[in-house]
This record gives sequence, structure tokens and C-alpha cells, in this order.
Amino acid sequence: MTTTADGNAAADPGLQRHFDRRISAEQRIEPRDWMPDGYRATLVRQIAQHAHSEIIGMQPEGDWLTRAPSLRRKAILLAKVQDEAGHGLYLYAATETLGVDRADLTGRLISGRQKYSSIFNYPSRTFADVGVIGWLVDGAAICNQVPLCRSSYGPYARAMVRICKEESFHQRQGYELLLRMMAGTPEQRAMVQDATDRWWWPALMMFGPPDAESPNTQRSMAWRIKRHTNDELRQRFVDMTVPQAEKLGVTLPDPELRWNPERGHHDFGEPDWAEFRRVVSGQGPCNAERLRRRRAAHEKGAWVREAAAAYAARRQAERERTEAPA
Ligand code: FAQ
Repeated sequence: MTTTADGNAAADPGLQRHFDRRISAEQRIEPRDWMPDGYRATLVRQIAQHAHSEIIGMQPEGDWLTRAPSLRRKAILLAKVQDEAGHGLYLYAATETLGVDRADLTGRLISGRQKYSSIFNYPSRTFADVGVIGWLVDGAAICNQVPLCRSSYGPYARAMVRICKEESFHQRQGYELLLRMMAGTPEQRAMVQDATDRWWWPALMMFGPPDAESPNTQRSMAWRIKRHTNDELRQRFVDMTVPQAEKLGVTLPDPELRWNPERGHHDFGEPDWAEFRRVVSGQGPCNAERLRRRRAAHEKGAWVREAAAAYAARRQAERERTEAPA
């Protein structure tokens, strides 16, 4: 038996050719289509990590729900955090189309066997962080995720269309909050600058390691799961964000940041990749707390899962009784 570069048993060459042709013709792969094992595994890895990120990502802003400074801000924040729960659910559902079980994915998250985005391991210290998370974290998420609406796997691409629409509202509510704060007192302006200083570099790390150190990019690009490399998207984010920072009146904390007319892009400094590796390996400021709270929420929800299962079993028994021949 021959094996592929993934180490999988080689597919029927006809099926593989058909798959390759569809990928290069920009046709979507759907759940019932044949796909290489490596393609399936890459999708499960990426979509599950993305789903976990949305669910864990509710925590830094969720911390401010009971402390929002007005009813209007609370309503906006509540809607945003609820959207993130919804994004997690669409993405878990997309992962299930690949033959994995959502309960198993949750198990992998709370036991620390599967990753979620590094960004959510930083604390949200003041209400300005809510604005900066919307502006920079959702801004980076949009840059990264709009191209995923053209991802080759149908259920993922379709989920991303709706998610991106909602991320756009998230980014705007954050930026609008910051514009208001910057028109406020010197203390409010200082809070915005401080939050920008703390979130800028972690936001750049959201795009993943530099291309030269990204083991998955090349293959994911060939499969058209990812449409751009990590560094391309990071550059796009910097170029998009610099004029927004100028309009807002904050300084981005990078002395190397400047427009390069020859490249037609901004040059910028190198994120601290040692810090990135520490955070991804579980040593960030909030990793332990994020997982502890997720675990506690999961345990507290056990009765809901049991009730839902009991209800489904009862409905099934009723259906079988009424459908049974007399
Ligand atoms: N954090 O070879 P690559 C959001 C891992 S949602 C942690 O470059 P790949 C919405 C990577 O998984 C944010 N780990 O990997 C929101 C891989 O590990 P593995 C999440 C990271 O997959 C806003 C290893 O490093 N978004 O923000 C990170 O080709 C506000 C090598 O990396 C998505 O998930 C990281 N930052 O590219 C919610 C988008 N970066 O599995 C609430 C979809 C890399 O080999 C509030 N995902 N790693 O052990 C993607 O686009 C890609 O998966 C990348 C990584 C770009 C994240």
C-alpha cells in the first residue's frame, strides 16, 4: 500500500484527482464528499480551536457585564458576548459535520489538549479594555476571518459569512466606545492609551507565528482552507489600524512603526515570540483562570445536558409508540 505525505493510506487515485480538481476550480467541499484524511484533520483542528476561542473569548469582556457604566453600554456588551456564544456554536456544528462529537471537543478544551487563541489569556483591567478588545481584537479577527468566507470547506465558509457580519458590529461598538472616551476626561483618555499599549502586541500575535515558523500554513493554503499567510494578514491589520489610531488620537506602542513608501505598507517591530510561545503553552497571565472557569461552567451545566437527553429520549419513545403498527 502506498501512503501520502500525511502518512495516511493512499486514497483511490480517482477520488484524490476529483478532490484536487474541485479545490483548484474553487468548488466547495461538502461533508459527504470524499476528502483526504489530512484535510479533514486540519479542518477539525482549525475549526475546533476557533470555536474554543469564541467560547473562552466571552470571558474577558463578560467580566465587565455587571460593571458596565450605563444601561446602553451594558445592552451592547451583552449582545456582543451572546454573539460570541453563537459563533462558538456555529463552529462546533461545522466541526461536527466532519464526524467529531462536540462533547469530545469540549473535553479536549477543558483538559487542555486543544488550543484556543492566545489573545484571551490577557486580563481586561478597565472598561477601556472593552473598547480596545472590540477595536483591535475584533479588528484582527475580521482581517483573519473575512478570507475564511472563501475557505474550501462549505460548512466552515458559510458559518464565517454570518460570523464576520457580527464581528463587524463588534469592531464598531468598540471603536465608538473609544471615540467617546477620547472625547472625555484626561483620565478616560489615559485609560484608552493604557489599554491600547497592553493589547497591541497580543493582537498582532493572534495571526499566528511568522510564516517561516508556521508548520500548517503551506498545506492549508494548498487546500484553500487558509487563503493568506499569517504574515500577510498581520501586515494587512497593521495597515488598516494605523489610520484608525491616528483618528482616535492614541499612539501605537511600537517605535519602529512607520510608513514605507517603497513597499506601500507600514514597517513594524517584531512581536515578542517567546511570550507568544509561553502563552500558547499555558503560561500566560490568565490561562489557568480561563480554563478553570470554563470547566466550572461545564460542570454546572451538567443538569441541562441531562434534562435535554431525558427529554429527547421521552420524545423518541413517544414517537415510536405512536408510529408502531396497531
Ligand atoms: N493562539 O501553523 P500555524 C476571535 C497555533 S476568534 C493560539 O500558523 P494555523 C473572535 C496553531 O493552532 C480568534 N495558538 O497554524 C472574538 C498551531 O498549533 P497546532 C481565533 C495559535 O492553524 C473576538 C501552531 O500555533 N480565530 O478573535 C495561535 O495554520 C473578541 C502553529 O501555527 C481563529 O481561530 C494563536 N494566536 O494558523 C471572540 C481563526 N496562532 O494546532 C471574542 C481561524 C497559531 O499545530 C472576543 N484560525 N497558533 O498545535 C486561523 O486562521 C488559523 O488557525 C491561525 C493559525 C491563523 C490562528
